[in-house]
Amino acid sequence: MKRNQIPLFCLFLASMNLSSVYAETSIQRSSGQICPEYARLTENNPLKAVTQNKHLQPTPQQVVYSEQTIDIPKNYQLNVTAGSCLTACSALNELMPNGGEKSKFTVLIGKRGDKSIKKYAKKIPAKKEGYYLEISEKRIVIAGNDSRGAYYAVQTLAQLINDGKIACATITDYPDIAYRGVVEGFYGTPWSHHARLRQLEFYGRNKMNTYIYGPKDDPYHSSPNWRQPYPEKEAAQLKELVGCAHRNEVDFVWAIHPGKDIKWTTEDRDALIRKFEAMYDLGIRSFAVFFDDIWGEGTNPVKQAELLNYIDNEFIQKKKDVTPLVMCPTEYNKSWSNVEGGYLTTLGDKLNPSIEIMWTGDRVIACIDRPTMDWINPLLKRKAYIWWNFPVSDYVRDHLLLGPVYGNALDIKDEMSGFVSNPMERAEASKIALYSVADYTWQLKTFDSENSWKQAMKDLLPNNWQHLLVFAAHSSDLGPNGHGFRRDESVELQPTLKALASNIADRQAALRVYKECQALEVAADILLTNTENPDLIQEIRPWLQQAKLLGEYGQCVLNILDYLEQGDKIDYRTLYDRCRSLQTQMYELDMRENQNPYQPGVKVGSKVLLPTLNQVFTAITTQINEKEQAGLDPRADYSPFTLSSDVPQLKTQPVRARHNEVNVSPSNEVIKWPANGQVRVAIDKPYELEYIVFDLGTPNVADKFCCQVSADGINWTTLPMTQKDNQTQIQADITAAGSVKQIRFQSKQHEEIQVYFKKFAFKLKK
Ligand code: LOG
Repeated sequence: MKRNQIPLFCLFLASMNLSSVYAETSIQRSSGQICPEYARLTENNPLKAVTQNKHLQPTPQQVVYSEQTIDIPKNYQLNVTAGSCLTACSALNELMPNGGEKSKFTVLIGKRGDKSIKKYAKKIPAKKEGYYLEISEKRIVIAGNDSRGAYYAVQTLAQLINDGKIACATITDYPDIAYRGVVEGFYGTPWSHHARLRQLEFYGRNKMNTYIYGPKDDPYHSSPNWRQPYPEKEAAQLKELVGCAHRNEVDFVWAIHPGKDIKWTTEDRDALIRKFEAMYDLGIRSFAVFFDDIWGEGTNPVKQAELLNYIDNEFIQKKKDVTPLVMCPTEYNKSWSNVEGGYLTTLGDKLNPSIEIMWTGDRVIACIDRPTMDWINPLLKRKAYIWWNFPVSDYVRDHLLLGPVYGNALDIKDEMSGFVSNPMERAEASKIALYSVADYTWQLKTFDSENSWKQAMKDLLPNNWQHLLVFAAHSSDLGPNGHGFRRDESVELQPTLKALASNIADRQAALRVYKECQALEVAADILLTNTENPDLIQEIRPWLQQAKLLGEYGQCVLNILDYLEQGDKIDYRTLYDRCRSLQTQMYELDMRENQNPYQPGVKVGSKVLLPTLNQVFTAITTQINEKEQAGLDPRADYSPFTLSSDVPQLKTQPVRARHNEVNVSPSNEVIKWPANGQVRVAIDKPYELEYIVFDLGTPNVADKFCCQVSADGINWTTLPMTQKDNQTQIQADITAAGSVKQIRFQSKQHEEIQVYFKKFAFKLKK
């Protein structure tokens, strides 16, 4: 029997050679080019054996390795100008503590202008945060263009250490983008204090210099409490974070989000300044004002500009030790901008030139390219400061976004002033993407998405990164969502899955998919009890459990395919029952874990792997039914609800049922609801209803909308709606509804109306 004819049931032993499984998992897709120069310098290098495990991150601008290594000096003469480069010195001291005994080996450390490194001044790149690092048999030179540059040189030095030895090299390095880092700007549970401390350390290590604090659900950042000072405990924690940011050379930017209820009065202006003063007293030296996701009075660009210029003139500039003010506009992406309306032009014209303006791209969630920048920069009359909405998952909370960072142009370093990434509520898991954001923003042209992704895994889980890679490869897409943003998933396996889906008798394809499902199950098992990074495992545990079930399910589905060759010699009934059980277990996990009110549940492999396995399951069960009259239910995945809408922002909102309640996925931001726009949900068979509710986040709007139901899609019954005073929930009176196959919710207005979309739910009678 040829190997590919072995019944898949028996393949478990045959394919225990896992290294081959992982070799196949290495992904070749490349969206970046290695800079030829750098490749030449690092390729055929005899030292590669020493340094190959030490990937330099972020990729330096220029590295020349000599062929030597030196032992980490235990004693050395430290040459430093007193009081200079304190963060670099303390990082150095941690890295190679000085025994203090007499030694000929010297370590020179300093920033441009310091006496200690005077001899090397010409070698330091004249770039902000740049550095020159030289490691030779006699000395180590750590020469920063500024003290942050010196600190970054020590980070690079740390990466050149392997097994007690330092690789000798000369490195000239500096960042492409001035502000690089993270904006904690998502909806949902803000990061914990512990998670933030870990993040700041991670940013320092990866040479990211910016952390913007702006979690939407911190009531002291946004309404209702933006005017109030933080309570004692929170204030103390913020103070500790600022200290930690300082030690890691990260600017802690504290952002305020006052636009939901701000009045353009001197009282509110003074309240804002008072809040900034209180934050200044906690040690904060960088500030931002966000006007995103608001409507009404707060969106007025003239008033916004007046307020911001006042803050800039009277607070930021007067303090002398505060970095430039950052603002996020209300029209923060092209698809929401109305150029004729003049919002962006007003900001561009009126805002003090030193104020940074954020921009998410052509859409809320978008990758950034040259046309993006060419469109926005002239309007803003400055380089936009990019707020990249990835890997944020606050609109797809049932998915983990663990895939590679790709899609941003590599030739736009001179077009943007900053680039910060908005992450997931899961801090540690976000580091997969953030690691690559650090790499990308430091040097765009050499950014290699796949390689950076793998290096991130190694950084997070040095001893089990291959398993994390297998898991992440199937946990990267977002599923259908209102923003229409999707990511590649199961990339390596895709052609094979396609082949299998089109021909379930393709044994080669079945074997390959089988092995991957096995690798996924193994990966999940090993990660579930991994202790290298407990924070990470804790965050992703439900998804690992789902991945384990998915891996088992895949193997079981493929085992049924043995029926094609062996007919009823195989116990297809037991295999079928087990598949059903695994489907149920996956469903139950989805209903049990991560039950947030927005997108509850736990999805893994939802873009191609699971749908293909379901397709194969249906195909093979159908065949068995035909041949054996087995009467098996061939359906694997099936939703009886379909949404349609002419409201652009709601067109692709998913609908999901939980117990008998059906919910259209709510949206975080303001919806521009066009004249007479509607959202409609169709059910595949008629049901009686228990209730229908809506919530537009706004009181007194019920009379602007109407709710109708229909049993045939032709004749519609209008249901009366009620909304209690000052409440946002709208209740439809279902007395006259009868049996219903369609429900629609429509604006009665003849012009656009702006509302939130917090709920559209109904319950079916059993
Ligand atoms: C919010 C942000 C949210 C993100 C993704 C900006 C400027 N604002 O639609 O808080 O995390 O999108 O949902 C946003 O992106 N609104």
